[in-house]
Amino acid sequence: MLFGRKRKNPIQIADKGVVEWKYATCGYCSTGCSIEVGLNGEGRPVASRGVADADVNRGKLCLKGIFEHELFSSAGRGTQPLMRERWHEEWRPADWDTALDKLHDEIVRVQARHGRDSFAVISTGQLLTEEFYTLGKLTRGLIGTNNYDGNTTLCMSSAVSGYKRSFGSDGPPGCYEDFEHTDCLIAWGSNLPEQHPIIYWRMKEAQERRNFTLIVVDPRVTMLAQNAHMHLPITPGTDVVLMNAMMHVIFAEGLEDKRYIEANTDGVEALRAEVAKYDPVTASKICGIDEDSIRVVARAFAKAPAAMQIWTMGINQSTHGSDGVVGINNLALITGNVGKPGGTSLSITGQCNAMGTREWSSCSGLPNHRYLENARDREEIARFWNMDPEFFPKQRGMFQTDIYQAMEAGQIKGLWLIATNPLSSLPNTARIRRAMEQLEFCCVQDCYQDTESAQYAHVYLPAGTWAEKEGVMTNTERRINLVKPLTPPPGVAKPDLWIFNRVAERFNRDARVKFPEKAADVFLEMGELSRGRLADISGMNHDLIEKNRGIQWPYTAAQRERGEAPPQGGKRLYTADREFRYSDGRAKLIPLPFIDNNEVPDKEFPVWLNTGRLIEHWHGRTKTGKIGNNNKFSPIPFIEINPDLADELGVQRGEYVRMVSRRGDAVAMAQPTQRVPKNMVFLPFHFFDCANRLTLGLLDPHSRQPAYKQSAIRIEKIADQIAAAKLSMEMRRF
Ligand SMILES: Nc1nc2c(c(=O)[nH]1)N[C@H]1C(S)=C(S)[C@@H](COP(=O)(O)OP(=O)(O)OC[C@H]3O[C@@H](n4cnc5c(=O)[nH]c(N)nc54)[C@H](O)[C@@H]3O)O[C@H]1N2
Ligand SMILES: Nc1nc2c(c(=O)[nH]1)N[C@H]1C(S)=C(S)[C@@H](COP(=O)(O)OP(=O)(O)OC[C@H]3O[C@@H](n4cnc5c(=O)[nH]c(N)nc54)[C@H](O)[C@@H]3O)O[C@H]1N2
Ligand code: SF4
Ligand SMILES: [Mo]
Repeated sequence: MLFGRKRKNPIQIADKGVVEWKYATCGYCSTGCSIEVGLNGEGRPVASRGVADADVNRGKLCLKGIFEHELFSSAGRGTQPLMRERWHEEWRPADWDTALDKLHDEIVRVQARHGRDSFAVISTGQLLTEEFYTLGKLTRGLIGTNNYDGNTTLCMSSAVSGYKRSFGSDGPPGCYEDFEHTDCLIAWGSNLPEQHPIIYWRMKEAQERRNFTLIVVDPRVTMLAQNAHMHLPITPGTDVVLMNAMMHVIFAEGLEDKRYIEANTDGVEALRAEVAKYDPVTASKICGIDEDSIRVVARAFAKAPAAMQIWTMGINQSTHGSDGVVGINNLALITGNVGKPGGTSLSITGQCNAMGTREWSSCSGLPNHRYLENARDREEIARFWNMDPEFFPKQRGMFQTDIYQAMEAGQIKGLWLIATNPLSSLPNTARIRRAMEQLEFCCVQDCYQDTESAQYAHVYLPAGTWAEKEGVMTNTERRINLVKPLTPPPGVAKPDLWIFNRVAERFNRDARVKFPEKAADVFLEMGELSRGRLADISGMNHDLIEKNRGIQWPYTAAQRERGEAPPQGGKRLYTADREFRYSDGRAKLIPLPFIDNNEVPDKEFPVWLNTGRLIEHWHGRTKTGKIGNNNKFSPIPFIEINPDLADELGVQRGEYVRMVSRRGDAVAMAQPTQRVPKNMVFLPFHFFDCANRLTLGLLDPHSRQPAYKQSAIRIEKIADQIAAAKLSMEMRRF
């Protein structure tokens, strides 16, 4: 008789009839996995698989990548430009010329009537880099508004600001391979297994081989925390206090790297004086981590031959976001852990091309980390673009979050939104609605026409997405990888690059400024502008990038001419002494006094509201809400709530509850779990008219990033569960 496996049918993988596999890079998160999409005999995308010889993912994909080919035919895609006179009227179909003329004419009209900066352009971290560069050239070089920014202010601007303050430039210094060399890893506010599953897999493999110390700082018991040697459930918004206390211990016990500090940094005395105030006993009262744990972690970190830190939104999305990043860099610098294998301070990026926008979009300045504030940079770019340097403003304009406040105040009257959905993603939805209602004109350019922000649009431009287009993206470890069109956009929708070029023509009748039509040519132009700079990509081109499954910057023309293979490009930055980007080559150690300025729970609103993500969904769910194999795992809004709190409120598993903050209220289903402490709930922000009706989103003073992770709410039991269930189904949207 046969038992066990032999009696079972072998697993059958459905034959999708793939006749050809085509190369792309995943368009969801910043891990940057190489994908192959399978086309059937009719040329239709029917399957996705990981690319085995790609260094990033080595054949693996996560739940989102595996079903990414289903995006192309998903519901709600925009197939045709739409127009209307007033935003609450019915849409009328329009042809491209009419819609683009309208966008051009409204930009000109609003600027003539209210001033150059009264028209804002808001972009994203989800376009291709050539598109970012082209939009930057159009906005800075031709339209000339200074209120041009991206959703990266919601996401990476604290990391950018912190890197600039510490090292003199943006640019994460490490790479995934560092996991294979490190002896100690601290993860600050990062839920790696859910949000960057393949980076997590790289980390976990390395950890299983060498069992390096893993320390997780997160108020929730995330999956990463469950895998850690030590989990520090920090009081929300107080990471800087813990960092200061760790530095206190390191200096007090003489564990700092004196040679490195002397050779590479300024400011150690002021830092020492500030952290002297944060003895572990005092600090423990503020940050909620006991004094012994603070000492143990500080010693483990400082004594490790190579120690690295990663972080994500638990740090960036805070009123101390930029300071938190500087604190991480301080810790790295005083222990000599920058630019060496396994010793780094690596910001885990969010969106697939949030790095590309930082490098090339001109949102916060000019291309390739150049500054509007720097006359030489302005002149160099003006010469290259064939325009008058005086046309550029001499300092950057508003951040995205400030633009909305200016809209609310009536200072900004026109808006072009590209690949971002602020109505769903910005804090305090009621205020965003008020701001959008003030606009004289709004254009939404999105691959889906059913986004919430399109409610307020006068013109809708249907864009292609992901592998309907050609261009590159930069991932967390500075790796530039390629996306190629493997299917055309639906209907008459067009790639974003095409749209920008057509808008540019309307502002550039004499063709004075050149706008290459093909992404590969735009890339070569960018390569020219990058020569000799930190992010030098002059050795790369699209073909070489595809052949190598991505190349890390810098990779210079000189390196290529010397015959150095691309993978030797740029694994790490700041590998030798005094290579930091301040003029003296030294990094800055910056003291970080802590001021408690968050909304904290009180009698009326006694519960912390922590918001974030789930593995199966992407942001506002324009994509994953329509893919069955993603949506089925969490089709409706829910909260993680501690069973003791649920008991106290008399709430059962699966019952709907009402959450109330000073801004508004929202309904979600209660899922009791020990992942959250009794005084906190975790609410995924993927559902519309839910999390961000409640959030306050105070802004970081340096980066202007909202504190999405720290608000105070109260929770109410709902008597009429049927009505609540109906409301909750409405929030499903799709
Ligand atoms: N599946 C999926 N993956 C994604 C995304 C997605 O939407 N879906 N989005 C991508 C993007 S754009 C981004 S930015 C990243 C975000 O990636 P992550 O930052 O890893 O994800 P979040 O869930 O926003 O928050 C991470 C953790 O911060 C913790 N946290 C909250 N407050 C604090 C605090 O005060 N201190 C500390 N130390 N931790 C705190 C939360 O409990 C949470 O576990 O994910 C990317 N990857
Ligand atoms: N409460 C709370 N709120 C948050 C966060 C949080 O943790 N908590 N996180 C914040 C963070 S880190 C981020 S990054 C933001 C994200 O905020 P958003 O940028 O608003 O998020 P998405 O839903 O990804 O919006 C991207 C839009 O671009 C469209 N799109 C996708 N690809 C293309 C393309 O190729 N071309 C064009 N034209 N359109 C395209 C999509 O359909 C979608 O409408 O949310 C922020 N909001
Ligand atoms: S880990 Fe990120 S890049 Fe890789 S398949 Fe998943 S979503 Fe795509
Ligand atoms: Mo993000």
